[in-house]
Amino acid sequence: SPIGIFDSGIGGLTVARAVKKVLPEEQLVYFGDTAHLPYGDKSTAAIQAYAVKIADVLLKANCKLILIACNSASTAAYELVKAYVASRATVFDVIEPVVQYVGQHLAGKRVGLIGTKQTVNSGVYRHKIEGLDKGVSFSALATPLLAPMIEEGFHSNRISKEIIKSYLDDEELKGIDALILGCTHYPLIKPQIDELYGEKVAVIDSSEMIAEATRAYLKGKGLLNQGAKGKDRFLVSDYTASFESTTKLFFGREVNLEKYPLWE
Ligand code: DGN
Repeated sequence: SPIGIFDSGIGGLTVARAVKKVLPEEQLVYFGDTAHLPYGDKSTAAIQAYAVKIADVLLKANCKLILIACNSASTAAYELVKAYVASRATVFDVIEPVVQYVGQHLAGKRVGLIGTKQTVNSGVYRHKIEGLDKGVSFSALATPLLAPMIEEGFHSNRISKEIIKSYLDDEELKGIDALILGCTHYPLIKPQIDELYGEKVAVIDSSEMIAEATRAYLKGKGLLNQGAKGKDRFLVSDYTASFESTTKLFFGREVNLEKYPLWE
């Protein structure tokens, strides 16, 4: 059975791509809630309602594992989706693997986070990282301009560099030892961020961590695909040609998007 991956839109394809890289034999069913993006500015209640509907779609597709590939949805709906799905599938989010990494490698350090307003204001990263009790000093900055900027293809030009720099220069992120990229879109600007920080700051890409956690879990449980691999599917709740072209940016190649409305 397939691995289900969902996001508010196309950005979660960075996670799908990372999963594909470590688990090429697995079938993926991706769901992008393009009718309701961006989640970053939505209420927690709205995101929860969408997330449960999407979980139903992925359960219907017989997914053995559901990855919430979106930070905004992870902060708003991880606990709820887990409770809702219960024993029917395992649910992972993008936050837990990062928190574990911080616990193992960054005790006593200063760790910053950038993400959408929903992700930062939810306080979920802060709560979990401070809950580790490892003396990590945590700070977070909402960087709402970055996701739409990247989606429009501005990830490595003069304008994007200036915007990234002005966010990273914020007082909130002063003196950090590591920065968590708390949004599906940010792996695309990691080279720019690495360049601005040089060796000073470790930049943490959560897509690689969730992919590794997925591999370890499936292997440990004996759930890796053994038979013929089914065809990957990419469902979207609303379709326009512009989503098709964005897939190349986030997934590395164009894919065939199938329209699958959440509500008729
Ligand atoms: N996928 C969202 C996230 O990771 O928070 C970013 C897209 C958005 O809602 N703006």
